[in-house]
Amino acid sequence: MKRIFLLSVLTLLPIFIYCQQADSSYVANHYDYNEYFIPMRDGVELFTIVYTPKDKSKDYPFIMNRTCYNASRARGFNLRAPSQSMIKAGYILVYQDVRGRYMSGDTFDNMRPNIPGNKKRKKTEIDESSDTYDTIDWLLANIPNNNGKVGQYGISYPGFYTAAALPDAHPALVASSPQAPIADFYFDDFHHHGTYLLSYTAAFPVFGYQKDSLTRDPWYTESINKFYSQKIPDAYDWYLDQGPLKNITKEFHNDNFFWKQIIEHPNYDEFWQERNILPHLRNIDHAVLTVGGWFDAEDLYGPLNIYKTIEEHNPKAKNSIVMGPWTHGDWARNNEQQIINHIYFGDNISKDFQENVELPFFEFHLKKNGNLNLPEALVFDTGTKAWQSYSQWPPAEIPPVTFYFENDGELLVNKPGNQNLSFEYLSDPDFPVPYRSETAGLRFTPRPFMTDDQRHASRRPDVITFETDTLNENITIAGEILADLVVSMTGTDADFVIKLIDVYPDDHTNYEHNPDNITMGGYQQLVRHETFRGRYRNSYENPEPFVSGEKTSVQIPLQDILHTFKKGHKIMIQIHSTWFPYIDRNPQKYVPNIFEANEEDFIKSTITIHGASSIKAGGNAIKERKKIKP
Ligand code: PG9
Repeated sequence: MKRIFLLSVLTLLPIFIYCQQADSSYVANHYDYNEYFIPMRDGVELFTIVYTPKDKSKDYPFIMNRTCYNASRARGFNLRAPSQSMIKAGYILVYQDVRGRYMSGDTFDNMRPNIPGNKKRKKTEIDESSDTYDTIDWLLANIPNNNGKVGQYGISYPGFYTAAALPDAHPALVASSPQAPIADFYFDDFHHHGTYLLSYTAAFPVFGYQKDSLTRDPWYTESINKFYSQKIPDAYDWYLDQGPLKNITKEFHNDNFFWKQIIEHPNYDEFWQERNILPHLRNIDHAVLTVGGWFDAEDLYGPLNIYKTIEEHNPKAKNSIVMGPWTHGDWARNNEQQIINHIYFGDNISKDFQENVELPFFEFHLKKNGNLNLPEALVFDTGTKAWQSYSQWPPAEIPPVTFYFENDGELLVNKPGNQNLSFEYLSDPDFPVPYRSETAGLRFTPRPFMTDDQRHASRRPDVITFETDTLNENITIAGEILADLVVSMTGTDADFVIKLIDVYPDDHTNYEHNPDNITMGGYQQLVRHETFRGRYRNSYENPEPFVSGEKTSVQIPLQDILHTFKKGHKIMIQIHSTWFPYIDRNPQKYVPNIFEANEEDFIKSTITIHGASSIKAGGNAIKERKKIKP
């Protein structure tokens, strides 16, 4: 039964504010403001805001941000990016609406495909690389007092535009910092290995309607308010009430071109493959500082794989990565205390990054100021809560571990269990495992859950839980994780949720920053998760049903971690097949396209995890994954 919600008007909260606002009087006293419409090679003009330092006694480099989130928000000396320290260091600050957005011409294309061979391109062929190239050419020729060097940065979708400028980059582009960059919408943001992230359902209006004129204001407010103007105290109930995803299409997105593309391309077909920037990250010869957050629920695949791809294919690039205890874009905020949900990681971590890593990176490469003592990998250990420096990522000096499953829920470390054992659970899509320990309303891209307590889940009969004995020494896991499962089921399709959890000792003290009711003794902190739609076990492009009752291999890659499980803690693995409303529900009866499934397609299924399963954690574990077609 679908409840009728009263629509009330709420101001549309800007969803994508990442950065702390700079002091506008400082900006007004030190910078001049100008706007330009810069012509691209095909004649389309891109709207570009340029702040030039008033002090004309020296030349300055450009620092550029290309965005789909409205460059005009940088008007009026109200600057949120790059950072207060960068703004005070003196740069020519550039903010541009990408093609098809706000004040720029043409139409928008999500993750616009890269066309290889920028310089050989015909006049009519354009992409984000050629638009950046043409913009840089124009800036160098038309903005006085520039020193001929260009840097770029961007967080999230703007991080994709930074990465998309790397292929066939302009020779003046000498420093790039893609931050939480999207690499591939099939593994970042909207999907995780074929599962669809329900929280993104409210975001489609932002990306699924073409504007019909140049505008400084959002044109999709009415559509997005259909979601955000509803009072939804509990997203779990609300999404369950919606029923199959086809009801979302009917109720909310029947005229949204991006939603249409998502539901018409449930598999990793050419539509998604051509929008993946990773295969194009070649011939890069300048400095690239990729930044990500270990608890980034939106774009974690992107930073890790952009760094690794550049490292593998671009020997001339000065390529480095910073991974901190951050959610999406946290490093650009100035939170004094870095707290994610119930877990505290330290003070001024973001401010230190801005002033002691990001600023020196650009100062060195764009102005030849100072020395740059940046390691190849500056990575935060989320268990010891301390930064580590490595000469490569993953680090060769930390050996991986392998987990095996033993009877009565015992998790064995580097010791195979009884291969003949099996562990089963009844997965019911009408009673899915909640993804939060607390009731949460409808919100765009959840963040707190990334370190949330898992005790509510380990009590459920449809969650298989394995845990080690109390550790008598620290165990550090650094790098990728590969779950190598052998499964069978009574249904013909299934999702698998794999969770790696840090179990606190029962006598662990409560944290003073937490609400009183959070008992930290025995807390089961999520460290890493992944969701995988089993139909894609052999190919993301060509899904396959399971044969009911037949033992089948399913390999599930989880994103990297750097986490020390401390002496006195335990390591826990949880496996289940629903996680709601984080991901959509798998009917568990194979249907060609789950976006078109009907109510009656949703069935209960008894799922079995067989004792031959194991999980390898650390190093380049994913490299051991059997080769699957895209
Ligand atoms: N990666 C984020 C996002 C992309 C697409 C939809 C919603 C969010 C971001 O750009 O913030």
